This record gives sequence, structure tokens and C-alpha cells, in this order.
Amino acid sequence: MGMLIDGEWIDDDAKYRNPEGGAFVRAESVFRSWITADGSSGFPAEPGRYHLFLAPNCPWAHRTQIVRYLKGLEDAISITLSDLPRKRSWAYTEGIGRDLVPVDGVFELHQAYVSADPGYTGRVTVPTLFDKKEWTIVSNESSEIVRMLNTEFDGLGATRLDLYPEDLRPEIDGFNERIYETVNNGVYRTGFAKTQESYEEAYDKLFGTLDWLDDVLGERRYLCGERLTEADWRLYPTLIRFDCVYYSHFKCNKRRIDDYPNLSNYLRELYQLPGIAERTDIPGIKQGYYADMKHINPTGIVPLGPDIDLHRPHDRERLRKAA
Ligand SMILES: N[C@@H](CCC(=O)N[C@@H](CS)C(=O)NCC(=O)O)C(=O)O
Repeated sequence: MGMLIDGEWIDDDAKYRNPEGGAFVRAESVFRSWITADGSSGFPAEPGRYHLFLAPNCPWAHRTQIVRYLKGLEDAISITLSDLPRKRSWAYTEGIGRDLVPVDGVFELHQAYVSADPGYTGRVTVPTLFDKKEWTIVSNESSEIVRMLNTEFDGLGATRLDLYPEDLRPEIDGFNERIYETVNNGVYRTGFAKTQESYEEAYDKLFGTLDWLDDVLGERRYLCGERLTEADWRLYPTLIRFDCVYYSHFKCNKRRIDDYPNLSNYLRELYQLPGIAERTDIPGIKQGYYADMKHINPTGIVPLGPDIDLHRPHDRERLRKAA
């Protein structure tokens, strides 16, 4: 995949990719600053100041794109979605100005990392939250970016919607922890496993959690009851990619989400909420995984299926009074 070492791009990053025991280990994000309403962090919430570099296929980017939409921040925070095949890092037709412009027709995300930190060593990942005033990276950690978007722009007219309400925090944190480990990252641990043993371990944990979630969602409309929370919007990007990518590309093929009665109806309800389908690019998702991950799909052929109608009715209304 490639990465930056001391500000220089290297293509062969195999020795930095934690080969221990054959299990895939995701690197920690490096830029961990926060936008704050009062500006005490050095990054005050201001409309027009921040930019998010995203990619249609990336589930971590997708959660920030959805929260930006739900919070009514689409005019306040600009985005670009990777729209060119990777040459090195994530590639875009357009940059954002100054030194971050296309070179030979391609803007590559590592340009932003080197601009922010000329000696940067680490991965170049989406989402990346960029400050167009200080010309630096604020954060490349999606779980923290969604929290900033949830609260810090409220004084600037963001939608009054709290996806991480005080009373539900312990429950949300509990779901997030298990879902991150075994589902969001679990599909990658399954698909990127280098040994049969580590594959099987990740696979069993993944389906253990999906079975459990199907039971939970038999009793509750959303993960935490009647309110949609951050926990749902962190699960959604993985569920929507599951049948069209992870099932085959990552060998997560015990069951499809469509085979789970409650998970499939829940997924369709979220997909059908206003604005969500428009911000879910299924062809872009398939393209990004199948055509761009040649190490697990060397031909780059993008499968045509599956033929699943995400617009067919769901039955979630029946749980309205539950919780
Ligand atoms: N912890 C990060 C993970 C982000 C991440 O790994 N993004 C992937 C795309 S799905 C990426 O950009 N990978 C490129 C690489 O690792 O070189 C987050 O949640 O923001």
C-alpha cells in the first residue's frame, strides 16, 4: 500500500505492517488534535475553515461524512472524495489550493501530510481533517472527528441532534468497543489475515457479534433503544459494505447481512432514511475495494453482484414502542 517515512513516500511497507502471528493490526492514528467551540485547543469551530479528505469506499471516512450531513454541516465543512485510482496514496482530481494541488493531474493525500509535517512517518489515511487557516492536519482519527462534529459546531447553527447523549454514553461505548474490534475492524482482520488460524479467529468473532446484534435488534429498533446514536452510525458503514464487498472480497462468507432477519431490516431502515442513500456510493465502494486492493484481488475485476434491493420495505416500525 505504501506509507511515508521521514516525509518520503515508500511503496514497499511490508516490514512496517506488523506481521506478528499473521494477524492484521491497524496502526494508531497520528494526528489527534481537536476542534473546540471555544477555540481553547487552537482549532476553533469556524464555518469554512476545515476540510475533510474522504474516499467513497472507506467505512471510517463514511461515518464522518454521515455525521457531517446529519449535523447540517455540509456548508460549513468542505469535503473531497477520492475519485482517481491510487497511484501512491489516496488520489483526487482536485486539491484545495496553495501547495495542495494536482501534480500531473493528480492530487495525492500524502502531499497534505508532508505539508503539515515535512518529517512525517506513518500511514496516510482517510478521513483526514485539514485546517485551511493554519494549513495543517487536525485529526486523522474518525472516532474523534465524529465527536467534534457532534458537539463543537452547535453554537454555529449545527443541527440540534446529540448522537452521544450523556445518559446513553456507557451503553454506546460498550457497543462501540465490541463492534469496532470484531465487526468494523473485524472484517479487515478476516480479509487481511496472513494465516489460516488468524483468519478463522477473526471470522468466528465477527459472526459471533453479528449473531448477537441480530438478537439485540430483534428487541430494539436501534442499538440503544428508540434513539439513533453514534453507535448505529459506526455500525452502518460496515453493514452496508458487507454483502457487496466483505462477504466475498474478505472471505466473510458464513452469512450475508441480507440473511439476518433483524440486521437486514435495520440496515434497510438506516439506508432509507432521508439523505443516507445519496451519501452511500455502492459502485464507488465496490470499485475502491475490488479494483484498488490488488494484493487480495490481483485481476482488479469488480464483481457485478450481488443483486440486493436495499429499497424494499423494512419492518422496523413494529419496534417503535419497544426499547
Ligand atoms: N483509525 C483510523 C483508520 C483509518 C483508515 O485506516 N483508513 C484506511 C481506508 S479504509 C486508509 O486510509 N488506509 C490507507 C493506509 O493504511 O495506507 C480512523 O478510524 O480514522
